[in-house]
Amino acid sequence: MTIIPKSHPRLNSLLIREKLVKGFEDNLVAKEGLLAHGRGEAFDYLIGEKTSKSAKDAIKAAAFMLKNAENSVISVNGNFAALCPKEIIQLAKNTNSKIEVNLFYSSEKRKKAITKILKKSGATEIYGLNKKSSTKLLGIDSARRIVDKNGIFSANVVLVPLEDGDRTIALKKAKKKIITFDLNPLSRTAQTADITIVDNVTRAMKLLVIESQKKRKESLTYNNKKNLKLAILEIRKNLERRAKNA
Ligand code: PTJ
Repeated sequence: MTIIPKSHPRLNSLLIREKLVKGFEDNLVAKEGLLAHGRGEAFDYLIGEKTSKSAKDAIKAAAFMLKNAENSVISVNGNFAALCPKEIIQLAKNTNSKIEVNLFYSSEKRKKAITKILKKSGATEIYGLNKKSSTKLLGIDSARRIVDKNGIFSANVVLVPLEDGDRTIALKKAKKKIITFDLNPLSRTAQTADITIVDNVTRAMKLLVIESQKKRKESLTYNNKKNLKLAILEIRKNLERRAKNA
């Protein structure tokens, strides 16, 4: 493990990077997951490495949607498992959601490692592991098409973090509501989802867990397209402010 000086101006970002590298060494994260993380880091730098107003609004809407869903599933990939294992379990408990492992670069070795960390963090039931209950989702070529009949396949709300665009589009075609975390507000997933949280999943999951503990009866007015425009504006303003001070 690399020693990072506590005074480093981007300490949090470097600690998150270390978690990903450890996740790779422990077989949770695909090597492509490290590249995806690098892309995320660049966007995080642009948003100022803090949770914006638009992200906070999306988090509130996501908590409400998950808590009021008939059948919600939290889809887990390698990066998500490496970065937020405890929060995944807490969120599932608070919102009565199922947990399903669904990988783009699928392998039994990675599934095993991801299951192990989820169980260590308190998961009791994990979907997506039993071949007997698996089925295929139409419109996807990657391994992500293999889903659990009793999990993602029958869910009406699915939380898909750090996702590829094809599956988000296929899940939308299957009439599911989609919540995503994506630091890139212009990605296909960000643009297709019903609720896009443009924030680092490590910060946003903590806030989503807190929000999902609150009792909120009345629904919120939320428009994802408008919120994404606000997220892009926030990045622009942040860059202009920094360029002025440079
Ligand atoms: O574990 P697997 O096999 O299912 O593979 C997972 C990855 C992430 C490799 C796979 O889904 C992938 O290739 O994703 P993409 O298409 O690279 O998309 C990842 C998106 O997540 C990009 O838009 C990144 O900017 C964004 N992202 C990366 N890190 C974070 C993030 N968003 C929020 N928080 C992050 N920490």
